[in-house]
Amino acid sequence: MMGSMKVLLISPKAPLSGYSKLFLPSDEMNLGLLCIDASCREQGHETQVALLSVEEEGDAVRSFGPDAVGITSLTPTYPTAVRIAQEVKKADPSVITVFGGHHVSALPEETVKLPCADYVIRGEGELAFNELLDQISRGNREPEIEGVCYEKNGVCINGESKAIIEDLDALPFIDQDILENQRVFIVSSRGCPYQCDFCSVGSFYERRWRKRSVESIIAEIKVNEEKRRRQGKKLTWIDFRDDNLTVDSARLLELCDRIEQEQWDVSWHCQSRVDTLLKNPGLLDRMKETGCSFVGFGLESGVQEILDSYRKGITFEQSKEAAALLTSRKVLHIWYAMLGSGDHLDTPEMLKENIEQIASFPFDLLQISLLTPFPGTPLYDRLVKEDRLLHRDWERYDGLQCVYKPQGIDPEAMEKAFLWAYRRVFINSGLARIVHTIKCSRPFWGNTISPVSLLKVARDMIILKRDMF
Ligand code: B12
Ligand code: SF4
Repeated sequence: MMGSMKVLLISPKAPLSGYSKLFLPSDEMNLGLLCIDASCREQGHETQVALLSVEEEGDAVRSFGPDAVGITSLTPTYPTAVRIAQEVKKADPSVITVFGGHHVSALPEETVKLPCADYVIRGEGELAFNELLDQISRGNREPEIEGVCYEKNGVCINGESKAIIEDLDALPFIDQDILENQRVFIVSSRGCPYQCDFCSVGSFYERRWRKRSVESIIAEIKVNEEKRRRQGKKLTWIDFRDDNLTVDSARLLELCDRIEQEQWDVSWHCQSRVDTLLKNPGLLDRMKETGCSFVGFGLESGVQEILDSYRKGITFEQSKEAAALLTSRKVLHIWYAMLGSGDHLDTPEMLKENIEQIASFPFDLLQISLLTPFPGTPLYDRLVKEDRLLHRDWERYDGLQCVYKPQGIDPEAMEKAFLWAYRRVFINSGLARIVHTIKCSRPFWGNTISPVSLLKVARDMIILKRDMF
């Protein structure tokens, strides 16, 4: 029988740099950490989950007195995660520290070598973390567990293995009260069968897409709906956090049927891929009928050659077709686009072409970022090989700063083009677009967009030269 432990789980509150301040949700609690929390509690551990800054860390350790601390990290939050672990060890060197999340899964060696890091868990942490706590409570500090790595005599042990969970239905539901959010968050599948060059999802999950049953998804929504009802609140918004909810249209249609049967007066949203949405023409209608109010898509680029070099596997034309379909069905559509290609297509001409195509694209809402080589992606591996990373200042890998040497343009010019793109797409496109954007962004005001930061960015865009190219 395993001993019960006190476990503190930390989502780092990372300082925002540059234009990251435009988007508030970096202060959002990491959902994966709540999955670890639920699994730990199921095993009888006492847990506390916290969104903490470095300054707040020491107090949390002293007041809760954990046996183990688990810290999550994306690339831009990794430096804060490390500083937090250092504070943990300073407050109490006997506390076991365990790192998880996308960044350390890609680069476990650099983390296990740090004196403040006892273990790294690569991949999905629920089962591996519990197994690790079990082994530690039995006195085994060097366990052999899939996905768990640690340092021994300067070597990263088990650094190649990865924890991937087959049966997602077997995992406990997360405690959504911790999030204090109007939305109910559901991850109904994990992984992605594609392998776009810039994205770490394909490699993180080793391209294994796994789904939960419709029964399990409905049961999780029901638990949260009933909880809200007891609190005198109503379930109004379900946020599906899958990378692509439309991978399996038969499952989604079944899910729509069940949402309808439950008669929840609910609005829901998800992310999709244009090709998997267009494949089944009736799918969007069913989604809309059962409450789907907006869908996010990776537009990625307005230039087909760049889309091909990303190995995205879609066409710009398909995206236009999908946008028209969504508009005709009155479902709000949000697109994510990038500047930069990471190869010979990084020229001023291509940048201009990309920005012009994006500006002409019939989106409802659009977010532009700069191509960023996140560790674990094919893009990162290639740029490392070509010695074209400008630095490993991970905090600045936030999608808003140029962190690699483009082949045909200066990094500074690339960053300026980023700002110019926003101006060209949103301001120079005329009053109708501005009004449309403001109208469409209403559901997000004060939620994910900060008006103060928006004003600051607007000022920076306006003082840019009138025409950059
Ligand atoms: C929803 C989402 C968001 C949301 C909310 C994120 C959140 N708070 O949870 C928002 C919109 C806020 C967001 C913002 C960003 N995101 Co984001 N996001 C996602 C997305 C689509 C789903 C995340 C999710 O919920 N996954 C499901 C849960 C169950 O998985 P998980 O979080 O990975 O957790 C599991 C494991 O990682 C591990 N684990 C995680 N933490 C820990 C801790 C311990 C101790 C252990 C043992 C294990 C462990 O176990 C968990 C359970 O299995 C992912 C793609 C993806 N599929 O992961 C991108 C993704 C995580 N985002 C990414 C990026 C880049 C960003 C931004 C930088 C983008 C930007 N320019 O603004 C910001 C960063 C914000 C910040 N400062 O943290 C990248 C991260 C790449 C990287 N190496 O860092 C991803 C992978 C997308 C991609 N295409 O590459 N994101
Ligand atoms: S960008 Fe989307 S489709 Fe491509 S690998 Fe990532 S999650 Fe999958």
